Amino acid sequence: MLRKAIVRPPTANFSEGLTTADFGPPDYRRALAQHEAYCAALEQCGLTLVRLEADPNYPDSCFVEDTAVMVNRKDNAESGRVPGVMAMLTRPGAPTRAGEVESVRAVLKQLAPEDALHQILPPGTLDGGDVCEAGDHYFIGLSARTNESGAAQFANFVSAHGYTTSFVDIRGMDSVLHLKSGLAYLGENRLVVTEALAARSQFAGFETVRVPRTEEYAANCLRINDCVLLAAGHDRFEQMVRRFGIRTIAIEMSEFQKMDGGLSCLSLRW
Ligand code: CIR
Repeated sequence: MLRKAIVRPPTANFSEGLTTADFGPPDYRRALAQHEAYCAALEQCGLTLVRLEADPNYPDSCFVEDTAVMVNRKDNAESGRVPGVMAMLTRPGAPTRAGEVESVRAVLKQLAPEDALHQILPPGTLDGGDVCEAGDHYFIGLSARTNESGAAQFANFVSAHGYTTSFVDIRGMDSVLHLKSGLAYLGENRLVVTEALAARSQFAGFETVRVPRTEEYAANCLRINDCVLLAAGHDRFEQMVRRFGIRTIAIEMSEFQKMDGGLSCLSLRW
């Protein structure tokens, strides 16, 4: 059960962020409205939001997911620890985004005990968008942003807490900035994958739900409790999700798509 999420609205200079997309500059006002609808959808799914202030020093900072990965602590009777959540603060692979982590660390410090906060160390880099949790397993993308050291540090961390891991190398794949641009966990052992990723051996053991080729952007969807948030305008994929008996909420994402961002990037959930 997810209960909380950190979100941060786009800044007026959002268009100065990083992008490889060729859809033109985002419209700030529209981005703000889309972000507000996104926040409302998270609340509708039962989450309480921790809202950070927009930070013009970091035009990509609305994509808070990349700055930390929340990991559920499993109940472990031997250690006597209660279940709770830990955070792995990242070292984002893009130098212009490195400083985004500090304000997220500051807010997590207030929400979690000090010993629950961990940090990817140099020479490792890791973006949260490259980490896909699937029940007791973590898929970790090796990408232009996440290097082998960062991926190994994260894998070691979660392995020590009872999770299994596998690496998925997406380096050189044009259309996939982060692993979760092409992969999502729907729950009930189901993975949403793009055609380009579907055949990877790491996904054996899961039921794969292939996103129609014309709707690839929808692969970055988000299961929140009993609901799946997905990008509006991907009707075939939305029907596929509904056939599993899962409620869907479609959200306009055009302005974030222009900046290579998807639904998952806009929040940090636990
Ligand atoms: C970037 O290039 O870092 C941002 N413009 C987009 C980040 C998207 N984040 C994500 O997929 N987790």
